[in-house]
Amino acid sequence: MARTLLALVLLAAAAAAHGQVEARAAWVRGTAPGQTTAGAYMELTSDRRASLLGAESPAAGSAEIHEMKIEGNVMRMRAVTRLELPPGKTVELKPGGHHMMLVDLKRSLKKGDLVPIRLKVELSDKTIKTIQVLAEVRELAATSRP
Ligand SMILES: [Cu+2]
Repeated sequence: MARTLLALVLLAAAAAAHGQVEARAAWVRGTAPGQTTAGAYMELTSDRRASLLGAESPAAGSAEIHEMKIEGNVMRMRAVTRLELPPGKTVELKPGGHHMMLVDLKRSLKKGDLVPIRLKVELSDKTIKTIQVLAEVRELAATSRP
């Protein structure tokens, strides 16, 4: 409970510090034993044209932005180098759609853990902003927001 509260306070502070780009409702799927990747999901809103260029997390070797594409009749994920954030529109990273992938996890992720993720966002004037997000781990079978 205290950790959840701390996360909310940190998220609020991050939003206030940056203003123009906000990340909300971030969560990461818990891992099964031996699993080394995990999907990360959140809502991103920018008040100006911006692009998500990538992310990193101390919990993972790297983080990728993935899109889902149907090839033949198989749904596959593919890494993309940027994700556009249209002004005033909420872009949802969610299961089955664009999402973030934490790769080479350094430890297993259990329900209730908090995973820091640092987002790299390019604003329309080409300046780079980093946005710190704390994502809460949900159970392996979680499908979307609670
Ligand atoms: Cu993926």
